[in-house]
Amino acid sequence: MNVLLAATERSDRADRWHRAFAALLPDARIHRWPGDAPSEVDYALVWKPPTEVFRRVRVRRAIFNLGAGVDALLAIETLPADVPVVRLEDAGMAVQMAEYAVLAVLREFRDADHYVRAQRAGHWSPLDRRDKSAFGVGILGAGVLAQAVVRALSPFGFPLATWSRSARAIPGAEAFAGPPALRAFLARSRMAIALLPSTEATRGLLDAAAFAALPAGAHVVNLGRGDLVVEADLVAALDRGHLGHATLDVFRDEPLPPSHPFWHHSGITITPHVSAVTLVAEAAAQVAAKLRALERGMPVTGVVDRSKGY
Ligand code: NDP
Ligand code: OXD
Repeated sequence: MNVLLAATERSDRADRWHRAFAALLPDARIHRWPGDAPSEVDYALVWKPPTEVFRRVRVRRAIFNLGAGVDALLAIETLPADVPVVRLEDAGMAVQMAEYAVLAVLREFRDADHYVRAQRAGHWSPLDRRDKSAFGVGILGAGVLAQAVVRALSPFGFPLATWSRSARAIPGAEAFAGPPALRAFLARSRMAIALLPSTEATRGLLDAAAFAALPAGAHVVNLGRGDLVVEADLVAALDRGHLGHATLDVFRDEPLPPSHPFWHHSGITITPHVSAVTLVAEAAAQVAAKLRALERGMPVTGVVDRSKGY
C-alpha cells in the first residue's frame, strides 16, 4: 500500500506525522511530499497541501484531511472530484473546545475581567450576581465539537441552545435549525459561540444583522473559522456598544497581521487558533484505523459531503 503524506505547514510537525504513521501502518510505504512523491498512491494524508500535490499525484482510494475543517482542502481546484475526503472527528479536539468554551462563558458570567481591572486599580468592587436564567448560551453548530461544548456547559445550568442546518436533538440544549430559526436563536443568546464550518452558506453569517439580533451586551465567541464573521461589522457593533465583547480564536488571515485592528481593540480577546489543536498521536491513530477499515472494505465515518461543504 502506497501512502502520501503532505502536511507541509511545519516541517517538525510533518516529521512527527511521519513517525506516527510509520509506526501505525508498518505495511505501508509512506512517501513524503515533495521529496519522494510517486505519481500514484492509494491514500493521501494531507493538511493544507499545495495545489501541485493533486496535479502530480493520483490518489486512488481516499484523501484524509489531518484536521476537522475541510474548507482549505475543498478550495483546492486540483482536488480530485471522485475520491472520498475523510476528515478528523474529535481526535482529542472536542475536550479542548469544551475547555475553551467553558473558560469563555465563565469568564464573562463571573465578571473575571472586571475583577482583574478592579484589583489593578486597587478597588474593592463587588458586582451583583448575574441572573443565570437570562444568560442564554447559544452554540452555532451542533456537530462533534458543539456537542462536547453542550455536554461541558450543561452542569452549570445556563439555558443552552444549538443552531444547525438540520434539526438535532442534543440533551440539555434547545434545538434551532435552518435560516428561519436563526433570529430567534440569536435573540436568546447572551453568549453566541460559533462552531460552524466555513462553507458557502456560513461565510459572512455573523454580520451586522446577526449582531443586531443578539441581545444588548452580548459576547460573541468564534471558534469555527474566521470568515464566518464580517470583521468590520463586528468592530462596528462593539464600538457602538451593542456587543459587549468578542473572543476570537480564528481569523480570515492567519497569522493575524500585526496591523490588524483586532489586536488592540479593548472589546476583543484574541487567541492564535489554539482552541483545539490537532494532536498528532490521537489524529494519526484515528486516520490509521479508518484507513485499515477501508482496506477491509468497511465503511468509515467522517466522509465529507462535498455538496454541503463539510
Ligand atoms: P461537524 O461537521 O461535526 O459539525 C458542523 C456543524 O455545523 C453541524 O451541526 C452542521 O449542521 C452545522 N452547520 C453546517 N453548515 C450549516 C449551516 N449552513 N447552517 C447551520 N448549521 C450548519 O464539525 P465539527 O464540530 O467537527 O467542527 C466544526 C468546525 O470547527 C470545523 O469545520 C472547523 O472549521 C472548526 N475547527 C476549529 C478548530 C480551532 O482550533 N479553532 C479546531 C477544529 C475545528 P448539521 O448538524 O445539520 O449537519
Ligand atoms: C481543524 C483546525 O480544522 O485545526 O482541525 O482548525
